[in-house]
Amino acid sequence: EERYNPADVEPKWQAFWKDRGLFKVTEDPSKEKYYLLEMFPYPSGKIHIGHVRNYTIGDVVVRYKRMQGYNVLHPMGWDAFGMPAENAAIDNNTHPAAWTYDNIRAMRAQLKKMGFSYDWDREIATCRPEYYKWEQWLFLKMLENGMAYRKESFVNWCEKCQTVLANEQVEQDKCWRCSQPVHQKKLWQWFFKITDFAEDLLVHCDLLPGWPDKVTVMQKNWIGKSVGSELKFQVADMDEEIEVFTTRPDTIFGATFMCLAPEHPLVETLCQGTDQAAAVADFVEKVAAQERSLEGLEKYEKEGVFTGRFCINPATGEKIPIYTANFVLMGYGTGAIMSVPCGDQRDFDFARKYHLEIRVVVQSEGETLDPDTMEAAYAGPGVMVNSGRFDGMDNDTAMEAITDWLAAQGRGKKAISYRLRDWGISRQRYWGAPIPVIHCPDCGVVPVPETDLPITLPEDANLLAKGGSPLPTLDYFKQTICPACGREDARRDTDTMDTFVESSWYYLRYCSPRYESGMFDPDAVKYWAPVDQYIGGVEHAVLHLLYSRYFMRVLHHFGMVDFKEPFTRLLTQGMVCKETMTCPEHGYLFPEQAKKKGDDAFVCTRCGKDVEVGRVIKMSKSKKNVVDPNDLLEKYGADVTRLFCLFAAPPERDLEWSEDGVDGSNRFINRVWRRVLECMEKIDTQQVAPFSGPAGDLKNPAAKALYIKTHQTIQKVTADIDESFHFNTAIAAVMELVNALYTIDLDTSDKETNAVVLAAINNMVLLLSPFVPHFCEELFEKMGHKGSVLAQPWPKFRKDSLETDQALVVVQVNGKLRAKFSVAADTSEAVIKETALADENVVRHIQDQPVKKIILVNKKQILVNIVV
Ligand code: ANZ
Ligand code: ZN
Repeated sequence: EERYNPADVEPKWQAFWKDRGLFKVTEDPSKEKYYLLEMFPYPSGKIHIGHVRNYTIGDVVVRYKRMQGYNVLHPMGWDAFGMPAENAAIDNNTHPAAWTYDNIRAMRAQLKKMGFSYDWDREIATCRPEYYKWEQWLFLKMLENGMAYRKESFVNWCEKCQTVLANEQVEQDKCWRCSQPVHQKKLWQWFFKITDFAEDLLVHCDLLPGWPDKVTVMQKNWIGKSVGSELKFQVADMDEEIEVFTTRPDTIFGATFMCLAPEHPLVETLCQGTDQAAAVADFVEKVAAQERSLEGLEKYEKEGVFTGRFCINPATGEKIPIYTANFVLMGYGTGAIMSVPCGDQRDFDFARKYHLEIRVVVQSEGETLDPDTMEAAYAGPGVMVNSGRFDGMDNDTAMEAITDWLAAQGRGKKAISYRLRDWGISRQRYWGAPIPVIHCPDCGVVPVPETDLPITLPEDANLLAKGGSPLPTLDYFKQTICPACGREDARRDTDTMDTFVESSWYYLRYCSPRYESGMFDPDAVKYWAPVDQYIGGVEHAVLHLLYSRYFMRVLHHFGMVDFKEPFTRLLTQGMVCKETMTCPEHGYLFPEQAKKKGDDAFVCTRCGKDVEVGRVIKMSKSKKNVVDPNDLLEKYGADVTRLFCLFAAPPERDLEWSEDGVDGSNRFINRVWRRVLECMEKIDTQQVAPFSGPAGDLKNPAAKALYIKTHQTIQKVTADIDESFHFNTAIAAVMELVNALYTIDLDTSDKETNAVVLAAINNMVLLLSPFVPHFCEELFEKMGHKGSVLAQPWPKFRKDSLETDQALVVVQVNGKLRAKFSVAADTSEAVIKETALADENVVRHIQDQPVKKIILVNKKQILVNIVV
């Protein structure tokens, strides 16, 4: 065949791999294991280009490691629960289960067409009862051990739809379906006590050398450890105390008011009976509609109301007013702060707004701040003033001293606060794993007996048009008998678990996916886990990756695994980007809706108007700057698509999609194809075997040079894959080898050259096989080999054959020595001849006589014989 034909070749090898079960693995103690995993996809319906890139990267490493002799686990499955299935079901009048399973079928077929080397026997879908049964089991175990608990907390609530909304269903504080304002409603919900492991999770961030720094930094910030003090303020004329968390106990003499989060349990008590009660109630309600998170805070103006009460500053003994303010979060510290306007900007703004006292207590050495004229808080280091016995101290020393002083009076202690919150896992959603508890009017919350697991999600429920979960409306699901007392009017919990619960342990399930006596077979996990290399998007830097680390700590605590870190190495691949195209008439255009006009310009295929080519940004459906993997498969096949993804950028960087680049990959593939076939035509493989000795044994300099190039390429490709996953430079190295193969003279009966060419193409095909596997299998077969490249060991380079040495060139004109120079031994004959003819002395001896013949003799040195 003239050209590589993916439509024939790729299905052929996919069938070959499948029929021989080449990607199936079992635990084999005689081999070193390697577990590579890409983050599993949500079955949205179609593989997108980001998936293709992610899985191609993984597949290269897997195929490489296999050839290196590792026993490689490379599974694939589906993160199958979640809200899009519910939305699609409402919109298309189907069922989430049907939608999900259809999508899985379609996407599985696409992945198979890409030639990814998965052990499909290990496929899992998290929406299967066999899977979530074990998650329910773990929930019960955590509940029994105090690691799961219930508390009242806020959810987004749409009054009109009478339903809870996930954060994604709240669009600018409004319900996504009916556009009514969303409220915060308090519901009883389940939590996992991830905060128990806050310190351990934090400390180990520094013990993950295989993770990108940016990810561990994000995790550390997310955990957010603050060292400070907890101080107690007595409420005036009331038997209540308020505890605050502060990182600046040194500023306590400047605490001129106090602020409580609107959700703080004392707020209502405090204002009761004061004339502020109504104002406070209004304010609390107003804040209830706001987004109550650190990020959310930035959206709202800082404001508050007086509660009508005062408390006593324990340092000054003065009465200070208590406010409730929207910038204080209930979920952080104690939900109450001592406000120090001179030292904290928010407090400063608040004090100015509500005309509260500002008292300077820390100022820089030699400076005097005037509270009436200062324009901003001073947060820097300095000297203590207006602070009684602590005046004159530097404020750093005062932190310690003041905390000790208050501690001696029983009014304070050192404290650590984490930003990390316990993980709320209850979702008032349908398409998720049911939470296995029963509520009994007499016994309260009763765990489902283990023998009743799984609590199966009814897969035939009709979804409610407004988007709420149908579970609470299904009596046959909800009504049950109390396992503790036998009452017949008990009811099941109708909430489901956050889908992040499924993804926190799926990688262990792959080790023994059909195991029926537990979450996983301990022996299988002992052999395979932890994951050696995990690959996925950086958007999961905190939630998924942190929850997974947490889950392993839970299992470790139960003695179920002997490690705490699930992913030894992590690669976060960059995004796939493309320029946007905008037509003045039709808005954003898909690439195929713009036609090339000239070199860089485009026109709209519908209206012919000039298209504006926008910035190169992440591919997204909304901007239409996307390419469909199906189109690529159709036009180029899997291997060209894979090659482009790998060649266009190193994995951790963003990749700019370019049609020209894909064409370039296609040309390269065919260039390799042609040359290998030419070589095979010319070389009689019955007569010659690939050369494998040291380069020094080779006499022909051109052959020697090609041989050295081959070994340099092996070295380079191996290092690039192994050390840095820089496949782009690995491929570039192979391209150079291909160039070298094109310059070698094949019309020679020189056995030595032929043996070297054979060695070069053999190795080249093996080196390329992780990147473009179908293509290489086909070439390998055409080269007369039996079986798969996968069964071949990864090429090894000879240390003694990496150096190009110098060769001495001796030039004779009509038999007389006229020049001597040295060249790299791999210099081509053409270049040597040219250099000889250009030599000054040679030129003088030829003068203007025509050159009849140039003979190049290759012995220990290169002899150029020019006859004129
Ligand atoms: C008094 C003070 C004086 C503060 C000063 C700061 C500067 P990090 O470092 O982020 O932990 N704070 C405490 N709990 C809060 C809550 N629930 N919502 C909003 N703010 C809260 O910040 C700790 C500081 O943030 C604490 O120290 C407290 O304000 C505030 F010159 O107390 B500080
Ligand atoms: Zn009961």
